[in-house]
Amino acid sequence: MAEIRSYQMFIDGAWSEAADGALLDSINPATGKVWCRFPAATSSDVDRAVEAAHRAMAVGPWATMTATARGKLLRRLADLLAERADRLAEVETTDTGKLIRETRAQIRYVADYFHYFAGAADKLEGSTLPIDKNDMFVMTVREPIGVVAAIVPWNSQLMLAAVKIGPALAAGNAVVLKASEHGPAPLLELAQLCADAGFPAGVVNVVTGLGDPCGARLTQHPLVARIAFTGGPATARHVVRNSAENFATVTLELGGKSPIVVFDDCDIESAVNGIVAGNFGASGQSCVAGSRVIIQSGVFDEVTARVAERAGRIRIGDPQDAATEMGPLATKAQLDHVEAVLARSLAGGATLMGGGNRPQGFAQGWYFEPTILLCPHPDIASAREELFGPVLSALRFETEADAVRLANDTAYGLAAGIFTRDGARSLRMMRQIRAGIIWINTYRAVSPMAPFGGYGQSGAGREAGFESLLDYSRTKTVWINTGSAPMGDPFAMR
Ligand code: TXE
Repeated sequence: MAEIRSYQMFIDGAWSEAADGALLDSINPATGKVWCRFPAATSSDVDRAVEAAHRAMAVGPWATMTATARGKLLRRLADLLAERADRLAEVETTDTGKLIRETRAQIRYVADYFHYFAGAADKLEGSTLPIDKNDMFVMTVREPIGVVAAIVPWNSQLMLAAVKIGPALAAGNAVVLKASEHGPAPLLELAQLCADAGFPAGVVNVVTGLGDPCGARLTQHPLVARIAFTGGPATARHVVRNSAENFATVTLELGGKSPIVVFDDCDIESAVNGIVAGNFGASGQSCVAGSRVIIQSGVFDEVTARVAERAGRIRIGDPQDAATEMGPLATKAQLDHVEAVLARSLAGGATLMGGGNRPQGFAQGWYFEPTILLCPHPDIASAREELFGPVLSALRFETEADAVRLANDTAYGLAAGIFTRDGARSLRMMRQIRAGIIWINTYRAVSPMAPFGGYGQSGAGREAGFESLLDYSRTKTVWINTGSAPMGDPFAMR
């Protein structure tokens, strides 16, 4: 039997158990067996991490480090990530079941995210204001906000951590990163890289544990000034309520029910690849999953048939095998959720065109077939609710106006795909669809330069891109009296 690995949390530059010694198990989704254990942080562990971060910002090398020097540390971290990407990929794949071919590529790209934020660190500028008073010189300076609580789920952990801690550190903040209880190992490995890169003690802390108490204490801690959260909408409501305690500013990235709109005049091959990428990539466990596929009547039969044919050829298997195209779902709860929504969708009138079962030959692990549902109307459960699994709901439309109506018929608004050869139409659609990210004739592309975030129930705020750095800093306005006369009447506003 394979040995069970033990992890500790990283607080104030040292490895640490939970105060009461409690541990949680992480299960390998491909085998259903425990592969590592990690601490279940108590409130006092969280307090220790937040206080360490607060201290690091007040005293010690981080407090006085130049932005250029911070950039150099981030660059070193990026290089270490790229060097150790294969080991990290193996850990993430074991922990979450995400394909090795995706984790290897993604972690190398995460290094590029840190390079981007490294370069941005010393580009944050204040300004001088053309003030409307002759005897005043007024300027703004940008300062770090304070302790940042970064909370991530189990999917794409390193990427989701990078878009939070990258800009936070570039702008001079200190961070307490909370890993998911369903797979924290990659972020604990990241903590080691931060130490190796030379970040001073307390600047990056990684805590592990349950949403309550660990996440709950973190989001209401009085010394936390900013919260960056990725997860589900129900948890996000707790986070926002908690932030009423400390008035932290909050960024929320909450997933979606994103449409892929396919017009009669599209390149069919391209649309089929976009649909497969948007639904079966990462076994559909992606916040940008394009799980409402809205297809114009003229190509509906051809597109759905070709997607079903490609889905039927998807190689399901061991996520550690580079040839595998779809691995297991990350948790048993995810699998149960997918099956429950599927059952309600079929009862509500959807027709199964492919998949719909646990695949044969996988007695262990939480595997599910790529599944295609034909939905007669948009109120079918699978067309409304986020499944976070490999299930696509196909809906038919006739006119461009119908397509817009269907695309916007959701409480979410993270992303949308548009497949058409008509450039003007793609721009008309882009303007009318309410979503934070629009992909035209492509799907699931990301970059450190490109802001990422949604509308409505998909959250608030943007991650990545230069504007995210502004969110991790704030403006201080400085007034200097340049007049030769002393300050006058104390009872009149100047
Ligand atoms: O997310 P949670 P889970 C969706 C997806 C999925 C569902 C639940 O539909 O099925 O959310 O997934 C921490 N205060 N997405 O359970 O619970 C928790 O410990 C502070 C969409 O993984 O939202 C974890 O670290 N923090 C999504 C993090 O919040 C709390 C990605 C996310 O957990 C907390 C993942 C609390 N009270 C799931 N309770 C996307 N946007 O990509 C929990 N947490």
